[in-house]
Amino acid sequence: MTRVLLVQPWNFHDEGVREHDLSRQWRNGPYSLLLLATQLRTHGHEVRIVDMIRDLVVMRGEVEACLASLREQIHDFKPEIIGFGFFSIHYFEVQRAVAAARAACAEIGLKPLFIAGGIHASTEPHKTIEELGFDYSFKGEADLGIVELADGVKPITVRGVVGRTSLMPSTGDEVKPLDSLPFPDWSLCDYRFYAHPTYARMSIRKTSSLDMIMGRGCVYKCAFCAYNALSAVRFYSAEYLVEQMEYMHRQFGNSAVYFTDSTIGNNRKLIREMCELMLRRGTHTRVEWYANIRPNQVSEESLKLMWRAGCRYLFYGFESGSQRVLDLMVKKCPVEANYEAAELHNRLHFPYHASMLLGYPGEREEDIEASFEFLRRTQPPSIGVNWYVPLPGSPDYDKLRAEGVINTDDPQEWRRIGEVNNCRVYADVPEERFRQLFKQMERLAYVEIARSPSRAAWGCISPPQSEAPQPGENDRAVEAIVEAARSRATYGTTPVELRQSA
Ligand code: B12
Ligand code: SF4
Repeated sequence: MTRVLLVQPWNFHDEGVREHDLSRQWRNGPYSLLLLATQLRTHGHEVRIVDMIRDLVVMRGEVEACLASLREQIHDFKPEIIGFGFFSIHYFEVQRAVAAARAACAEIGLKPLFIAGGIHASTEPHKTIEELGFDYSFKGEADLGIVELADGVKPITVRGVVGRTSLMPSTGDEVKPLDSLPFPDWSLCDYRFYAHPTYARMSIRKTSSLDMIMGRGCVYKCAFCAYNALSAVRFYSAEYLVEQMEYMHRQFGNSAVYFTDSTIGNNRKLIREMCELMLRRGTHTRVEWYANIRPNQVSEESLKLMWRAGCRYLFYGFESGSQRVLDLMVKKCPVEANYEAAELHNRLHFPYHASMLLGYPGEREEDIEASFEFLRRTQPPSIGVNWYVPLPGSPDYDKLRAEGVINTDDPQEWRRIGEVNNCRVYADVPEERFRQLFKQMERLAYVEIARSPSRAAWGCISPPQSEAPQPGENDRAVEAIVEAARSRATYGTTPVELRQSA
């Protein structure tokens, strides 16, 4: 039996934030660590999760307090393996937490093995070891590899484990079939924190939700996405998924489930089977759900079936209203599909979120105009406007590096992924002009459409008070509304309250 401590680094946005309104925020639990922890426990190992995302919120934004708590956990648990799971945006937080964990170990003469996993470690295994202070990186999926490690197999012989001197890193063996994995045990983290009823997840009403995943990998290869760097495409069965929903509802009391897959539409047969099974078992009367999906993967028939089976919200990465840009992104999605999906939702009164991406390499001003046009015409009930940042592990990143556009890896830039508006400009638009256009799109999304009659037609108790025009309102007040919406968009979506639906 080996003692394994799994650590999730904190979100830097929460640093120094003393008060949180959890009913307006969206955070997702440490799903992958729960999966690995449950798997380890099933194989007889002792495991703990240190969830610094939750800790930093509970500890009122004080990073030092979180690090002190990590130290205490190490002293108390005396782990033999310490594993961190993270994305590129967590680079600095991981660096700091690993240094603190190493110091805590040294204080009591502990020499655990430090291993990094997740997308960043998988795509940059050697740099992760050198720059972040690990002994090993894990490349790929670790459901099987982590058990071998804990069983005492020599690290460097475990497939997926990369050491300082590994020249030809292997990739972790993939578990087959996915149904053979145990359901992640949410009691290994503070699941009540994640299931806190909130408006931010599903703009319609407060829901208490936990996460699930339908499968791994993606059949598409969008150039900005790092998804394919990790997993081959495969899925759980409908029976497994519905049973898991029922189990979570019984065990943890959540009334909703969010499928975190980048798109659930890669297996439409599975969606149909899952919906039909939910309807037969009555699961839809106990648990509602929401998910991400591509516009070209829905039809009127499938949306109606999903709605009947308890789906109450769908998130779309529309990205752009310009076919030229969608093609540059290798989205393999006609712009008409964007319009059709949005119009279908509008017609069915099925709430959805429109995620837009601005600043793509090669994007011109007329392309951005096409995105304005898309939003103006479709008037989605909820919108997120994102600034393009190349993700390590994505085809774009490799291309921009090969072309010399990216000269050095810049972790400061990675931590801005998907949220702020002062990153580097990659579009074919002069920088100042681009910044202006981005600002205008944020205003359109977060102020103008939010205040429009179309939003009210969704049944919103809208515009929400904070977004209602104020007498004598000035630019700074509008900017504050955008700022608030921007931070909500980072965690999910702009909350609106709806009275009725399809
Ligand atoms: C679900 C998901 C989310 C969820 C939940 C994230 C979470 N905390 O688990 C949400 C919606 C919150 C999310 C948010 C974001 N995400 Co995301 N997300 C994903 C997605 C689609 C699936 C991840 C997943 O659960 N996969 C299934 C599990 C089982 O696989 P896994 O996580 O990879 O874990 C396996 C291995 O990596 C490994 N492993 C993982 N941890 C560890 C630890 C150890 C010690 C070891 C040994 C192994 C190991 O073993 C696991 C089991 O096999 C991925 C795509 C992908 N394929 O990774 C993007 C992805 C990871 N996300 C990405 C991004 C950019 C983000 C955001 C920054 C987006 C934004 N605009 O804000 C935020 C950041 C949030 C945050 N602050 O943490 C990028 C990351 C790119 C990069 N280079 O960093 C990805 C790759 C998608 C993409 N667009 O390219 N995301
Ligand atoms: S953006 Fe979505 S559809 Fe495109 S490759 Fe990534 S996960 Fe697949």
